[in-house]
Amino acid sequence: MTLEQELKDLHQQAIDESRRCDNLDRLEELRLKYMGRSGQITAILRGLAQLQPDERKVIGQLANQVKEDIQKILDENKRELENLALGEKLAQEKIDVTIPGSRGLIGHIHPLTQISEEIIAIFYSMGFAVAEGPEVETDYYNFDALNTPADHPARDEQDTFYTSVRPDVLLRSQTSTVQIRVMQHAKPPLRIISPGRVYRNEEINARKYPLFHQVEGLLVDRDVTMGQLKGTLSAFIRALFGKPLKTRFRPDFFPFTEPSAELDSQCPFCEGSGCRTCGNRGWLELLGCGMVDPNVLRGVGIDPEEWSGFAFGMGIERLAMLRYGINDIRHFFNNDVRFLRQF
Ligand code: 2NM
Repeated sequence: MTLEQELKDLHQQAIDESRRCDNLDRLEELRLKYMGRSGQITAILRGLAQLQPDERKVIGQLANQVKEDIQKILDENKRELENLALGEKLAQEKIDVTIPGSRGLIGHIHPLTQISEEIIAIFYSMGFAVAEGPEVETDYYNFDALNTPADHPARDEQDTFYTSVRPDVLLRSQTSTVQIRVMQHAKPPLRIISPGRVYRNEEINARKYPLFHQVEGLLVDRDVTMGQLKGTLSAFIRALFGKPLKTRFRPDFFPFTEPSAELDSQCPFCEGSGCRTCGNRGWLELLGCGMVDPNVLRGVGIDPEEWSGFAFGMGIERLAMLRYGINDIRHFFNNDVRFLRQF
């Protein structure tokens, strides 16, 4: 076979192979097969030097034409394959901006925290500052400073959680401990509320849980009266329930206040006519309160002849249960989202 024929055959063969080639790697192999350093066209071009000048000219021209043409065909094919691959990639990675978005899970404030913050905001608007303190306390702050006698049943292990740290170290059963701490260091007049967790050693049932939350309040000033206490708490209840409600004091007893009282409000649901929430009584027991016992003031170095005060304490779970009609305190602590989502 003549060199000329050989070149024409190679040309046709390259065209056919390129036409059949449908992937880029294989195409590169083809390029090397014909035009690479040890390619077939390259070999012919290299052999030109051995030819007669006449033949060299003819074959040289032809070989260069064939080389150019194969290169052109391979380039075209490469562009086509690259376009095809790009098209596929674009189709695959296409972002459908019309698909509805997926809503992220958004949390919210726990109902107990919500109502605590509301209570705090109401007292804050009346000039009370928030005070916080430790949940692990000593019996001095939890009992002695609060005028609680040594034989008081609340000191019993059945009612209070003691720790193994020291016989006098316990979990606070009320946040009045914080008020004692504030009174030890701050000079009257004082207006503070102390929200927080408290602990009582009780059997769990629908109304009781060994951990719950309280907000206690304290005001110390000159010539404080029980009328001011009632007015302050009535304003609080009006703000909490969003409407004016009658309030009444019922006598009670706490070691740290004298006199002591339970504050009732007219039931906000039936406004006194009787309903399920108030057990047909028309009144709700909302909180405990009283005039700070002079012994408590004396114990923290405040002269009860010069200063007097009122104090009050409320259970947050109980208020939240009343407000939202929740019938079991355990809902607050189970934290089932089907419950939490409702608030
Ligand atoms: C209550 C009821 C009545 C109270 C008393 C004091 C303090 F520290 F001033 F003595 N803080 N909180 C108090 C009074 C708490 O809770 C039912």
